[in-house]
Amino acid sequence: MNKLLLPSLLLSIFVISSCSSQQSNVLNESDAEAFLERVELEDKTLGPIASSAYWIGSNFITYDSQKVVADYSKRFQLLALERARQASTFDSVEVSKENRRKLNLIKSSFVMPSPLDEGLAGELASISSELEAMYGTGQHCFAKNDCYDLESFESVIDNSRDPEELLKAWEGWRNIGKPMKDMYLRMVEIGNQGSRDLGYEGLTDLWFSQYDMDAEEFLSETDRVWGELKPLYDALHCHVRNELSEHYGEEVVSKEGYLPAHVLGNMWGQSWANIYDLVYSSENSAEDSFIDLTKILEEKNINEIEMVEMAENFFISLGFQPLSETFWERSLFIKPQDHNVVCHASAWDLNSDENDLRIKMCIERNAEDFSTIHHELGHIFYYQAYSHQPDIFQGGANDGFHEAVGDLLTLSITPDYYHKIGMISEVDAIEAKSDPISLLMQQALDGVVSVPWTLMLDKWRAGVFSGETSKEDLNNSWWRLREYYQGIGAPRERGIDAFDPGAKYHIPGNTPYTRYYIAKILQYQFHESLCNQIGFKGPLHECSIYDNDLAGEKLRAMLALGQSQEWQVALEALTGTRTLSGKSMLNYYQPLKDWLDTQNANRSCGWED
Ligand code: X8Z
Ligand code: ZN
Repeated sequence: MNKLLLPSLLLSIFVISSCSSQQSNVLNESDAEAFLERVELEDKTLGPIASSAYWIGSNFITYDSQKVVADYSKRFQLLALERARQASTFDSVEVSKENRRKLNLIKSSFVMPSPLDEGLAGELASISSELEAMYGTGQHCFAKNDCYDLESFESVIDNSRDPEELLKAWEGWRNIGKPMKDMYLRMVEIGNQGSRDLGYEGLTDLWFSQYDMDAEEFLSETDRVWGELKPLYDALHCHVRNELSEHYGEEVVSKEGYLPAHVLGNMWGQSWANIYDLVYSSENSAEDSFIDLTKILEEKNINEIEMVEMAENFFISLGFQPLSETFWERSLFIKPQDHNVVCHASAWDLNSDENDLRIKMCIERNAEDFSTIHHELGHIFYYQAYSHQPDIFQGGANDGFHEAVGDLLTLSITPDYYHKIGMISEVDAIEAKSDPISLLMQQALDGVVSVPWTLMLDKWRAGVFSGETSKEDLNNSWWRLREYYQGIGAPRERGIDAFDPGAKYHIPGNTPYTRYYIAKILQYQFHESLCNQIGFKGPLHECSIYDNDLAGEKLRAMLALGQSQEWQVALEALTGTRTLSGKSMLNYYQPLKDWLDTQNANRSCGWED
């Protein structure tokens, strides 16, 4: 939740009236400064109240809370549009670089803009809140009293090895997408109109113009990096397909075609970490060297709050300030039993002046959620690091940076780190380190697997936004892209009414997804560079920045910039380079890539596009 998206009601009206009372039409830099000051004040005054309304809407999904959320969204949308209109009146005024950046941010910080029209803004706000609520309350009943929500479907997908049961759960959850289709298309229609009114070609142009370069140039940058990483993904895909085929048989997983989406240990096939045991077994040790964190959490009886404290301690070891008391009091850590919440994990900056920062997450005591907690705290410590910046600059260098902070730390969760914090014995740490392929495989099943997924998702949206994808082709185009980029296919033909994208939070939730792609790339660039700077010698997967003052200092310095500078400046401050590159990820996984190439030597790899 970014406070920039929440301009306030009263002061925007003040802005409008004060501008219209101007006697002269010639604007100058001090007018721009006065405008920016009012916007700043406006954010401080009513932003926190709006955030509270959204917080309630996501923590208590009811008819009334959604009405309040839709009403706030409508009013703030209109006010943000009015602000953007006013900011553009300074287009030809000579202003400082800093003020120009602020004005540009006011003009472009939209995800789903409506036209400046009360009716359309209201319609868009209602659709958006309804879609999010449909996802948050989504469940499917196979019969009376045989109902599943996402978490119960996920517990099947994450753990079962019965293909029939997996298929039932996989198809079951996707029923929640079907009723979203028409609403989604109407939302896109309004959003495109709003984007054009703001001077963009449409939603895709708006979304990809937010990276300090032309949209087209940025898109080609993302493709360039994919070109670097594809051989690594292909090698992993080939090996996993072979092992799954050995386990399930050719009828379930063919050795030639796409990987069927239901047997990958994750509802969306976006991380395959849960099928690690099916794809790798240690060759050089009798005891499996795998660190089973889920089992350790259980054995040590570590609860949800303690998991968050462990992640907080990692940040504290880097010199960050401990989390505030209100974080602990006001966050949601455990899924409530008596009301509906949006369980998808998120971090909130409700009022950074008062350090009112929170996470909302239905934590389960497993390895995946331990990682997600680090991810969420990454957002929180970023908010904290840039809280001294003017409100307009309180954001990530770009949205990918925001997603990368916590993920960076997860690369430092090494066997030695586990030993240092008392989770495993020294003997177990030595045992785990003795098999680097095991460690790298665990990381790759998450990190490498997510690369084409995080790239394809917005490619699907781009097709829908531009109208190239017809209504009839919405679901098929989703699967064509999944096949093309990920080599993953639907386990069975999808029905004519299916709308599978709707079963992934970020589609009804309208969260741009390329940010996670950028984060995946940056995470390894940050890691490699920090490890070099702290003088680490050895394989990158053994490097941990835990408790390292220099690494902490470098990281905090970059985060403190917020979005006051172009993202390339922030990247350069930490790594010395200004460009995205897949090289760091390739370096990290080089030993695994060599191993995979040997395994795959006599296999037929790839899939037909
Ligand atoms: O949505 C998230 C975070 C919240 S920003 C939990 N992630 C993406 C996802 O779950 O699909 C993190 C990884 C990718
Ligand atoms: Zn995130």
